[in-house]
Amino acid sequence: MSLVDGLYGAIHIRPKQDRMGLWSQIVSDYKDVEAMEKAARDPEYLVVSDWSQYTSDEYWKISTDSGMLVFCLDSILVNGKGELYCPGQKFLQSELAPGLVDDAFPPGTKVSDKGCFPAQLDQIQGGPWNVTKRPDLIPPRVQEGCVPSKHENASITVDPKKNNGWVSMHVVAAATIAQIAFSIDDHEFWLYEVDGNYVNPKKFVSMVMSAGETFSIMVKLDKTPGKYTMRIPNSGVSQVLGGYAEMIYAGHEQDQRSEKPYLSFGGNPISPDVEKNSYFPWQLESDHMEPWPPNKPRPGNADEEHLLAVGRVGAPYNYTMNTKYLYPIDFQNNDPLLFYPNATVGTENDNLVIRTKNGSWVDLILQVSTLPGDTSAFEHFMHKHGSKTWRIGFGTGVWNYTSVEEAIKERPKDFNLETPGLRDTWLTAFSVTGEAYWNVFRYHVDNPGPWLFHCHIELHLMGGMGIVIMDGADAWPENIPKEYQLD
Ligand SMILES: [Cu+2]
Repeated sequence: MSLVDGLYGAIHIRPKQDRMGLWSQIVSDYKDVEAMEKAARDPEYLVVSDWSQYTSDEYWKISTDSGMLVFCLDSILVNGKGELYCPGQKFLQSELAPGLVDDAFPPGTKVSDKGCFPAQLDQIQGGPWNVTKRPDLIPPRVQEGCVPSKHENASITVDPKKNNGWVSMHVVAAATIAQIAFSIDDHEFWLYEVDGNYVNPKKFVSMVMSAGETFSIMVKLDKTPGKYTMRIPNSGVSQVLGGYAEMIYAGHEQDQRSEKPYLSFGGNPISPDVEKNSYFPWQLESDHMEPWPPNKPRPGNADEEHLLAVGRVGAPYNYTMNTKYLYPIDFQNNDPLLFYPNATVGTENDNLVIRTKNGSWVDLILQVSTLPGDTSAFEHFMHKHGSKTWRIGFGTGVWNYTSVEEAIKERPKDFNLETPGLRDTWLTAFSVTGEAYWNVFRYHVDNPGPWLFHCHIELHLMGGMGIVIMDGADAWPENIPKEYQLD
């Protein structure tokens, strides 16, 4: 759980690819196409993180001591800058995502003066394991007791005279828990890259990113020159928590900040029109963002498939990728799988290892909300290292098919093999009422190595939500060159 301690940064890999075909989906004028290419080569960076006054070790201990999963943060930071806001309990209550309390929590549920939900709620801790219940072991100011702290927010200076007024921004969601909403007052944008892959650009006024994702956007600087507020709050499902930065047209540093929001303090769209023009990753049926250039998976059946029942198990803070097995953060530290690929064979630890054949097509089927007691499952941000996956299927209910091909035949509407998105990180459904859901992720094994597949909510990973996928294990070198061998 190192992100909350500040262990993150951005790496920009400049592409060799000719992107003219990408920009010409946004504009027709060749000058604009060229200007966008220039803007994309000289982007602005926004690394968005969430911050707690407690360190990661302290934070994790709060959950294990109190027996309750605690997820209450202090600030959203942009490029390491931010403030701690205390706008008052009444205001925070009014900023709750509409319907959230009605759907997910008992009537009358109140957030704290930090915008956090009461830790004691069974709906938050799940069951039947919510037995320790020691809220007295939660230190002061974790859940409530807001103390404001004034600082400065990140500011991005942009020049409308450059690149025909186009500016590109890379937004990195380097958060521990938060799911970040993003908007710039009065400026719409084109979302053109997701997780390092180009997508057919789409125009939005706000977007939501989950921890572990990177998005790139193209913005036209065609408004009255001035200082525009960027609203980058938590999207509100886990906490009402505001976050801000500003975009300044060069020479207007002294202007007043704009007050023309698309998003409220707590991340809610301010009108139905804004909602309609926003990108929400939890709209799982429609969230594809097609790859550009077109890139689709092999049709029909994959060569191998792995069914993983994921979710909470045994304690409010324990999560599994495989039915009941918990991934310890020091898994195989003494016998790393890279050097000892068979070290877990025949042991309990092998339940935390999947082996795939080099060159094969693999389906990972993730089932949520079927584990005993895990009936109202929170979203998970599923992140695979080593290769991206296409989400080819999403449906409700319990996965009960002998193969993916059979499921495709029986419920063709739940599958998309023509235009699925291709990403590092995918959301699983938020099962508010206990309904079960499944996802099917397909990928081609072309990058042999021991890769982690895990939930990017760091508290869930700390609680065991990881598994090793040994991709192309049959193609790993038998003889490790001497200089790379362990002593
Ligand atoms: Cu998770």
